[in-house]
Amino acid sequence: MPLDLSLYLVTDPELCARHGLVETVVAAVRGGVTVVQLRDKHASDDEMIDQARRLKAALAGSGVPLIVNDRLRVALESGADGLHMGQDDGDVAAARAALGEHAILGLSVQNHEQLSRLDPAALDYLGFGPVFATSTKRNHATPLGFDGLAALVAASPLPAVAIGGLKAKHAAAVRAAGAKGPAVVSAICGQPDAEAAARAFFAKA
Ligand code: TZP
Ligand code: MG
Repeated sequence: MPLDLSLYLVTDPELCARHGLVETVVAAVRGGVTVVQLRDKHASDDEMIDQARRLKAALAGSGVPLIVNDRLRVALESGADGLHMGQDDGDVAAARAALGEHAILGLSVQNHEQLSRLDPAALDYLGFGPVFATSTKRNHATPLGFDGLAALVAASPLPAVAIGGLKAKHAAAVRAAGAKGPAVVSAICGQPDAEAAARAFFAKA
């Protein structure tokens, strides 16, 4: 199935567990989320494999892929659909070789220098950010703003999502900057109604 990056949900262990991790993700998918990334900086690999398996089961039949943040071993052992790597998460070529050609492989990119160094043939999509400052990620890079985002997208050899401080009201500007869609944590996770929060990203301005 072609990768649909229209609305990309990144989970957070506290925010998304508030109303149950699986329940929140399923509600968000009902609301239109097209990709789910399991992200947890503190869980053990085994805990994350268990979470990924439960999410994968909950997403069965939805057509929405499950992508694991950072942990190649978790992606391989859980039956997830792919892996999302940061700039410090190891070698993209090695990850592609381990995952095989059909897995989804994404990479976070913060600047043009990183963009010029990557191998597009090994990757499926990029994540550009942060667009705005956010308290959801510690020690994030300098925010790009929409102009910085548009400049990265214009130079990008791959489709991209944008991340960082994005709310439903920014969806149109994200697409106008050329990104396929927003990637969000707190605008959906931890909201009282994750389904409605996701749906709001598709509302006409
Ligand atoms: N990478 C760059 S910003 C960010 C990540 C994982 C966190 C985005 O969280 P939020 O709550 O959507 O601002
Ligand atoms: Mg990382």
